[in-house]
Amino acid sequence: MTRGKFITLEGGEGVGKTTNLAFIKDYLERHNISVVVTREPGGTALAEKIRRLLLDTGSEAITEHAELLLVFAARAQHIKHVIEPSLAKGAWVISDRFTDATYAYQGGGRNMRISTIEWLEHLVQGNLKPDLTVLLDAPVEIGLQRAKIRGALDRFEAEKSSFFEHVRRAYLLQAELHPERIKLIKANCPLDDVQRALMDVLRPLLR
Ligand code: T5A
Repeated sequence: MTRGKFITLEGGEGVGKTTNLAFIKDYLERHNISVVVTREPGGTALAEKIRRLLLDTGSEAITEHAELLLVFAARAQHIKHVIEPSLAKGAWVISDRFTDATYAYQGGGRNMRISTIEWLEHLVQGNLKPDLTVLLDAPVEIGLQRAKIRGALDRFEAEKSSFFEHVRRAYLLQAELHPERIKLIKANCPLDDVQRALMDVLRPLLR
């Protein structure tokens, strides 16, 4: 059985990850590929519980270390119970966010040490890396406006815009560091244009 491909979708708040994930799924299924769609934090029952803890605006402040460890605890469950078994069965896994989000939000946004994130990445993931990461990039205000229209803000969305500027910069740095894996697509343009660019980056994987 040929192992499936692992695709991740990244970007700041409201850049259109969820919208375009559905497009990628359809596109791959039209090419007779079996697709598993998932997300982080989340993807398993326990990881979804951890997601609720992370996004909840409840009374007890979450320390930066607790946040980082919760993100990787959820990821460990997700890899073991969803990502690895699906790839082994030949399905392609598309995840709405993965570890680049940790470099962006905890590394960039919270200014946590990159070496700590790298250590946890190695511990939890071993050699697992996405085959392709699509980074949707848009000015912070555009994404936040889109997220606000949707309703009540979660714990991350309630951060100051300077936090999201750091997140965006860290994402762009990740793309510069890993140009072979991370493909940058401008997301502040009509959806049709975004989706044309998406097909261009997906096509080489189909060969
Ligand atoms: N997190 C996550 C960490 O801190 N560390 C980690 O390691 C991980 C994995 C998860 C939060 O967890 C944090 C980061 C996050 O804050 P989330 O739900 O994945 O939260 O992230 P959000 O960014 O909040 O997801 P959203 O659903 O808000 O944004 P999306 O998915 O990027 O945007 P989407 O597709 O819902 O689109 C938003 C709106 O914009 C419209 C859509 O129709 C929709 O209404 N839209 C467009 N409109 C015009 N033109 C376009 N091109 C458009 N594209 C989309």
